[in-house]
Amino acid sequence: MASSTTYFPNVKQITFEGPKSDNPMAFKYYDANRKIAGKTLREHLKFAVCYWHSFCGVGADPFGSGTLLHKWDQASHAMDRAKARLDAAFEFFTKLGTPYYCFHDRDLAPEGGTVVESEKNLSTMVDLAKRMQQSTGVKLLWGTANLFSHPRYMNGGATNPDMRVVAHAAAQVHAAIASTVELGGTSYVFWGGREGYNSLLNTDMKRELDNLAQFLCLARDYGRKIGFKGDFLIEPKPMEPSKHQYDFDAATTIGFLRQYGLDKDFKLNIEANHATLANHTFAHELQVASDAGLLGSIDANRGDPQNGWDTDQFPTNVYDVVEAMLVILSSGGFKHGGINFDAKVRRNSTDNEDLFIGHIGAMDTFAFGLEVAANLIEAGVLTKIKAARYQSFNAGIGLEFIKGKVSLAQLRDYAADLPNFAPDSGKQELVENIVNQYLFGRTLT
Ligand code: XLS
Ligand code: NI
Ligand code: NI
Repeated sequence: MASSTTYFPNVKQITFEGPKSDNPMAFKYYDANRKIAGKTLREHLKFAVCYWHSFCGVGADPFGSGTLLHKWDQASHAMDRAKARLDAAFEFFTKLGTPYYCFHDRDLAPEGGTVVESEKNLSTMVDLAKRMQQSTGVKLLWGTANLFSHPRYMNGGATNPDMRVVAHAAAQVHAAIASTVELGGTSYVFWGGREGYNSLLNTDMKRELDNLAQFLCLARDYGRKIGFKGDFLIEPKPMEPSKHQYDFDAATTIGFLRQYGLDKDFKLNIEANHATLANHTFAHELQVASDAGLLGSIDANRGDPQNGWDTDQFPTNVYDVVEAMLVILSSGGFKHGGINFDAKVRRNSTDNEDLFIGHIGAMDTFAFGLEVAANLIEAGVLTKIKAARYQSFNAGIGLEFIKGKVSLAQLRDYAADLPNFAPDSGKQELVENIVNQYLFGRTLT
C-alpha cells in the first residue's frame, strides 16, 4: 500500500481552530470532542464522506468531459486504480477526521466481465478496505449497489420488465449486502434512480411496484440471514434519471413500505437536494420520516434554487441546516444512520485541496446548526409556542375529539353555541425572528 501522504501531499491534519481562525483548512465550529446536550459533536453528527463524488467523480457534465485529473486514476488496470483510490480515500478520511464513509459496490471495485468476476473484484477490495478500517479506525456507515450506471439497467434494476436484469440486480445486491456486513456497516441503502418509468404507455406500474417489494423482501431476508442488524434504508427522489421515480418523496415511500409490510426493517435516508426536487423543504421530508418513526439517515447537500436538478453542492446554508437539525434532534438523533455528504465540488474547483474545503465548510455548517438547534430546543420557546397553538385540544371537547368520543353532529352543536371569536394569530414572523435571534446570538459571542 502507498504511504499515507501520497495523494494529498500539501494537506496536513485538519484541526479545530475556532471561529476567529482565517485558515481555510481548519474547522471554525466543528470541535469533534465538544459536548452538546450530553454527547460529543462526533457522536451527534456521525459524518460520512461519500466515495462516489469524492473519489470517482471527475467533473464531467453533459457538455464536457472531466476536469478533475486524479492522481489515483492513472494506472492502466481498473483494479490498480481501485486500490490507489482506496489509499487516497483513507488518506482523505483520516486527514479530515470524518469517522465514517459510504460506497456503492462499483465505487469500491470495478465491474468484471461476469458476475463471478465482479464478485471477486469486490471481495478483494473489501478485504483491503477492512484492513484500512482496522488501521485507521474509520468505519463504514452504509453500502449500496449501483443499479443505474450499467446499460443493462436502462429499463430499471429491481423493477426491470426483464427477469434476467432483475436477477443481475439481485446478484449485485447480494454481494453489496455481504460486503456491507463484512465491513460492519450499520445501514444498507437502496436508491432507485432507474426504479421508475418514462412512459405509462409501455409500463405496468403495479407489476413493477409488486416486483420491487418482492425484491426488497428477498434482500431483507438475505441480510438478516447473514447477521445484518442495522437498518435497510430507501432514499427517496422524485426524478432524475427516471422521469418518474417510484420512491418519489418520503410520504410516497412510507406508503409503499407500509403497503408491503416492509416498515419494520426499512427506514428512510433523506437527501436535502432530493427534497427540494420534490418541491419540499429538507426539514419537511425529515419531519414526515420522523413522524412515521422511519427517519434513518441523511444525505447532506444542497441544490440550487434557480435550477431543477440534483446539483449536489456542499451544504453551507446555515438556516436550512438549523431547521433540519431541529427535526433530527427532536426525533432523538441518529442510531444506525448519520450525515453522509452526498456532495461534490464544482467542475471548476480543480485544486487538490478543494475537496477538503467543501467538507470543512459542510461540517462547520452542521456543527453550528446543531448548536443553534440544541439551544432552541433547550430554551423551549418554539416548543411552547407550538404547544400553545393546540391547547384547545388539551381539555374539554377538544380532548374528546382526539379520543374519538364526539360525533360530527356534536361538533356541529358545539360550533352553533359558540359566541363569535377572533382566530388566533399564527405568529409566523415571531417564530422566524426567534430562530434568527439564536443565530445572531452565536455569531456575536
Ligand atoms: C443520487 C443519489 C445517490 C444515492 C446513492 O441522486 O443521491 O447518490 O445517494 O445511490
Ligand atoms: Ni444520495
Ligand atoms: Ni442525490
